Amino acid sequence: MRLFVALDLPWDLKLRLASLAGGIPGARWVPSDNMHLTLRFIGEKDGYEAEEIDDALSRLRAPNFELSLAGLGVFSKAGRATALWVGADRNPQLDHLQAKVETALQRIGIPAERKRFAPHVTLGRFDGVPEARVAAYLQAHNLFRASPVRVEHFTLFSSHLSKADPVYTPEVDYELVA
Ligand code: 3AM
Repeated sequence: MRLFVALDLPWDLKLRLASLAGGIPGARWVPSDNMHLTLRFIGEKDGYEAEEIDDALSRLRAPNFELSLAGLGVFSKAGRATALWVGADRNPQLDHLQAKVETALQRIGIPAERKRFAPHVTLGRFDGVPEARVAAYLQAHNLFRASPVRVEHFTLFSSHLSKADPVYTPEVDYELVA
């Protein structure tokens, strides 16, 4: 199983994010069903390891919180944009949850994530789209802000890759405390 830990998003927020799709020719837009905020990519694990991960995550205690998605940006490689994302307002409770997930996974032997946590929801992926179109898109949408949502659980997802869009399946939800 290919696994990752993420915040699932309420359907109305996904629809609002999906309304941002379009306007960059050649972009591969993420279907609204697939939108999420990754806390930790885990990767391929067998059934026994998946159970250990579930056990570790189910012991984690962290408070629920309000999440505000706002602002757009791109990830780039070698000066070319590769992914478009919506960011999140600075949020110590989100950082706290992500750090707890990271610690819980390291405790059961999963190697530390080297990349700094940069909370985002990926909207689209690019492969050689014109940089000027990306820049114009960012300029047109840079004031984007979604209504805040209450985050009351986080989720262990499995991911099945295919030639088309990957299929993400929520396997287990873990409640955050009030
Ligand atoms: O949440 P985003 O869209 O940034 O790109 C994948 C997606 O990221 C990322 O994990 C999220 C859920 O699939 N991902 C896929 N393979 C990865 C890998 N080998 C990876 N992240 C890190 N290392």
